[in-house]
This record gives sequence, structure tokens and C-alpha cells, in this order.
Amino acid sequence: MSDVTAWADRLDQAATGCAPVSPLTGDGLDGVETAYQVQNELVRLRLARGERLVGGKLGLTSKAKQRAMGVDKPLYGLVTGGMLRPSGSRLRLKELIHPRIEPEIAFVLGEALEGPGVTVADVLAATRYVCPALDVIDSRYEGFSFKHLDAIADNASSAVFALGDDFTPPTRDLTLTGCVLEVDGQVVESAAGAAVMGHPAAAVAFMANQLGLRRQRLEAGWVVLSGGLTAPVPLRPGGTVTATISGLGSVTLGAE
Ligand code: OOG
Repeated sequence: MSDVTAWADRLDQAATGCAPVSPLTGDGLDGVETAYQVQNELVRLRLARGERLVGGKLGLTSKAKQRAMGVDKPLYGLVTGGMLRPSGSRLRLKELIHPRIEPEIAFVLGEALEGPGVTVADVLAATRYVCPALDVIDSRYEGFSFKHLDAIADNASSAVFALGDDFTPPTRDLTLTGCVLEVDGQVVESAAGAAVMGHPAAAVAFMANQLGLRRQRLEAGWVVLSGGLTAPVPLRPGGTVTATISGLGSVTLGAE
């Protein structure tokens, strides 16, 4: 068994068994390409269990997120249908390791985007709708502690996500679009769209251009989560988290 397969199996078992593992960089993971190969294998295992690829997600695209995790470079992951929950759902915390939740702007693509050279304008032209999203991240590493390569291999800590019920064409200025994150009705974080790489569509362009290097692309119909606008907050039993994004509506998840 190659290192890539063994590392992907280790992360997959950590997720399915809710038992965190030590970072792969401590076990010789070296190089961005190998880390994305582990990610691809991890996603392949989910697809082999009958899941469907529905899009992508960015990670570590805002200073707030980079500071919170001590990692200063963005990365991307892939999201499957099994990760999607309707807004208003309650998650069972015993099915997760140590989940945290963060607000994001999601893009629903009407056309495929293939790098290199994809710009913010290209992303906006290819986008059919934007909507608010909550991204539940659940690092498979002990103590939620990792390096950039570990998080790439772990598919950007992806676990569960929810989209708001309203889908809006991308006509407003997303740099100035405000976001408020509430836990049990109390505001805990806030940000403007520009917090994500100066413009959330720049994060989508980054993913398309990175995929282009690996002869992959963002497909028409995919949803792309552009990365946490704020620092993440822990998801606690009995808690309800709501993200409201100006002009786009809101999205809620609870935990039990
Ligand atoms: C890795 C990336 C998570 C984001 O938006 O920053 C992410 C992590 O922080 O666990 O999706």
C-alpha cells in the first residue's frame, strides 16, 4: 500500500470512527502534490460509498481564519452530497470529533471554470447564484492542530455544510456585503465579504487556478464555499448558530 493510500485510510477511519489522529507531516507527508493526492483518495473513498461530488470549498482564505489556525496560506477541498444538510437541521455531535462552525458566502456555478488565468470577473460571470453558508469543519487531527499540508490532505477539514434557502444572482458588491454570526441569538463574530482574499470570488478563482495545475476544474452546477469570513466558533450541544449575510439571507444549524 502506498503512503498516499495508507494516509487517506487513516484520515477516513479517523472521520468514521470519530477518533482523531496525529498530523501526517509528522509521518513524512511532504509536498503539496502528495497532500492533494491524499485528499483525492480520501474523497474517492466517499464516492466509492455512493456519495456524489457536489462542489468545492476554500479554506484559510481570511486573515481571521489564518490567525485562528496559525496557517498563513489558503487551500481547497472537495464537498460531497453526504456533507450537505438543510438549513435548520440539528447535527448529532456524537457523530463528529470536535466540530467548529464558520460563516461563508457560497457560489453556485452556471458554467464550468477552468484555470489558469481565472479572474474575479470570470467567476462572477460564471456564477448563477450566491447564498449564505455555514461550514462545519472537523479536523481529523488531535487538538485541531495541523500544518498547511495536513489540512490539504484532510480535505480542508470538511465535515458538514448548509446553504441558506435564498439564492440570489451575484449583482451586489460582495466586498462590502456584511456578515453577522450569532450563537443562541448573541452576535459572536462579524465581517465584510472583503475579509476573504479581498473579494470572495477571488477565492473561487484561486481554486479554479489551482485545479487547473492538476488538470481538474470547477464544474457547472457545483457549489463552491469561498472560506470562513470570521474565526470559527465551537459547535456546542443544544446550541444554535445563525449566519446572516446582507442581501443574501440567513442559514442556521443546531447541535444536539
Ligand atoms: C482548515 C480550513 C477550513 C476555512 O474556511 O478556513 C475552512 C481548517 O481551518 O480547519 O474551511
